[in-house]
Amino acid sequence: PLKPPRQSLGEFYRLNKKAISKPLITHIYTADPSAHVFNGKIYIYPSHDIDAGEAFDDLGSHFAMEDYHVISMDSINSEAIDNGLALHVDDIPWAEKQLWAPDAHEKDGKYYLFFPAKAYDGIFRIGVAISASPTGPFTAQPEAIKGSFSIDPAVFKDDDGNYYMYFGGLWGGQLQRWRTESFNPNEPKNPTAFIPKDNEPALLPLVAKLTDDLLEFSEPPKQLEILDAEGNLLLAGDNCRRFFEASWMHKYNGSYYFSYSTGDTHLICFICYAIGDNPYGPFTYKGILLEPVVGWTSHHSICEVDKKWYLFYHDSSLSKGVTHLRSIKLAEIIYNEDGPIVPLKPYID
Ligand code: FUB
Repeated sequence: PLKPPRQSLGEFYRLNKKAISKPLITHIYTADPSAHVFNGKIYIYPSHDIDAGEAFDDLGSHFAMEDYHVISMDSINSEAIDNGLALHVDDIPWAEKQLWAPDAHEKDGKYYLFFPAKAYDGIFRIGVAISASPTGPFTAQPEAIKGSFSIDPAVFKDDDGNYYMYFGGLWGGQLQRWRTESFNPNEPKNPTAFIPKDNEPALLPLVAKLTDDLLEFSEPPKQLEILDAEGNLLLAGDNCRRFFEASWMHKYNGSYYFSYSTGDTHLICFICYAIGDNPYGPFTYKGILLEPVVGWTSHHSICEVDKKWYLFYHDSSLSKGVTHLRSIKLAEIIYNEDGPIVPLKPYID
């Protein structure tokens, strides 16, 4: 049986505030929205949250998602359409469970879905599936990307036509178990096992350029440095600013904006961003993009639609705070003239 959701006073308070935007769809739970415009239409690639009956734990076993649905919108104000089953875990030869946050991209008329899943050996890997349509159905490659690990792939196409994958996530996302060349096989007793001490540099997200066919890494993944204003790496104890999961990259006025979630608990679950001058960084921390939302996790994407910029994100308002039953939303974001983004407050009094 499921335990009731853990809810703090802060959570209760936010649940009693008014949300600034509504769930895009309400007949299924969705999360981790990666939004893109393909051929003038908006396509959102979310996780499809379900209640699979798994017990709650800090490694996210209750996030036991089994398939993906693609959501589409003709324009930013039009109805969001669920295009049905796009890929199921039973049709991914290497994956056993936990289809977590995906992303997608188009190249030469084909659509590529990038997704993390736990393989039969208990290790998260990242796979690719292909379709002739942005809404699928997608056919999975027989194996995961060679050399891939952890979760939350986000694929960015640069102006020169190169595609880069950003990825990684702590705790249930297993990034802390990859601190040496190979996976640490010791099952952690708690989610902070193997995480650096507070005064040591924080764990970093990874980036790898993709091969021309978008099916493999064309280079070993490199760490993406996130620095403070003095040029020092953010520390592991800097919980409100250091990387946790949910990578996203976008380019605005020639600068590269790397955004991510800091959240190991919902109270410090900010979506933050850091700016750099090339896809590999280093990136300098600039500030908060989205204040904490209702629910344990926060995960987003940023997409330009008709010359305006939007944050696609999720919260657990619809399920009244159940951490693994989330709903995707969107809100416009505003850039100040010299580049900083105005932080978004998801709830109003
Ligand atoms: O949806 C499962 C996991 O929760 C994602 O991979 C994380 O980013 C968090 O949103």
